[in-house]
Amino acid sequence: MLFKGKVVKILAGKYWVLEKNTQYICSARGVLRNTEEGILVGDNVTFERAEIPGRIIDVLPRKNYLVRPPVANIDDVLIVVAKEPKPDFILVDKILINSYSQGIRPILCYNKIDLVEYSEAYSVLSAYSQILFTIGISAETGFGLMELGNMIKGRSVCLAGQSAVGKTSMLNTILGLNLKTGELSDKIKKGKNTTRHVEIYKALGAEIIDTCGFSMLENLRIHEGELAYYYPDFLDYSETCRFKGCTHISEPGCSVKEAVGKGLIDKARYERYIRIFKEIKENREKEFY
Ligand SMILES: Nc1nc2c(ncn2[C@@H]2O[C@H](COP(=O)(O)OP(=O)(O)O)[C@@H](O)[C@H]2O)c(=O)[nH]1
Ligand SMILES: [Mg+2]
Ligand SMILES: [Zn+2]
Repeated sequence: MLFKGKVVKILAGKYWVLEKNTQYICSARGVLRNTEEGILVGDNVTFERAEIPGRIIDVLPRKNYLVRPPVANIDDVLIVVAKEPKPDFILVDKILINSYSQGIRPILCYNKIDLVEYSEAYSVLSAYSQILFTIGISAETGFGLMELGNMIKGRSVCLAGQSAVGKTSMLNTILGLNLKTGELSDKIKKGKNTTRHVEIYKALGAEIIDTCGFSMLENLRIHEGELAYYYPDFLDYSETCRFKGCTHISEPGCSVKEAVGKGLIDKARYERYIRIFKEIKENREKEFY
């Protein structure tokens, strides 16, 4: 007999499937394993539970999914940055591109705000505040977490960002839990991965998914020609570019470039757009030949 459930945790090749109020530890049918997108936390699945472990038979259709972090069927992604480790805005922009292309609402959280002057956090957030919700928070003091809670009530959200920005600490403070968190090594000011698995927690009337930190070195799965669609800050201007299908790189009469020149579009974000554009193009051409 087949049951329907939701994958709430994946660890060491085992899947925790929630059905009603019980979690069943399952393995998975061979064809579903070993691919990055095979089974993700957040997936609705059918499974057998006559034996222990149970067995996942099929993944039901998804509303959306991300590969980094690996989650399915989410409403919001909370992109977490902090003063340390030093923010990687290419990573932030790539998560944004993936969120927009999957119809997921992004929220940018500047954590560890207890460590900086508000103006410093503000300057980071202001580059993004035109296009998405931004919020300064502290997992340490709890600052901003109520406001964040109001934004995500009733939604399924996942935490995303470099390791050691404080994702697990946010959950600990919100939930009063004591999940293992990492140290920020003073020598290299770089986070190490303490969270080694992906799991859904219920908090603030929402489902919050903790994930491992990651970098995003691999290619985005879009064509460079579509990239600008996922830059809402470009859209107001791109309609008046001289050429239809303008990529806003070197075409004459480009209104996006003009807006960058006037300070209407964040310059650093535009420069990263060019880098990401070239990276996608080079990777695509490499694969093709
Ligand atoms: N001062 C301060 N430190 C924080 C805050 N949030 C997290 N940390 C510290 O940052 C380090 C990494 O936190 P962790 O939650 O493991 O990060 P994760 O890898 O993103 O899950 C730990 O040493 C935390 O104590 C914060 O709001 N303020
Ligand atoms: Mg963590
Ligand atoms: Zn243009």
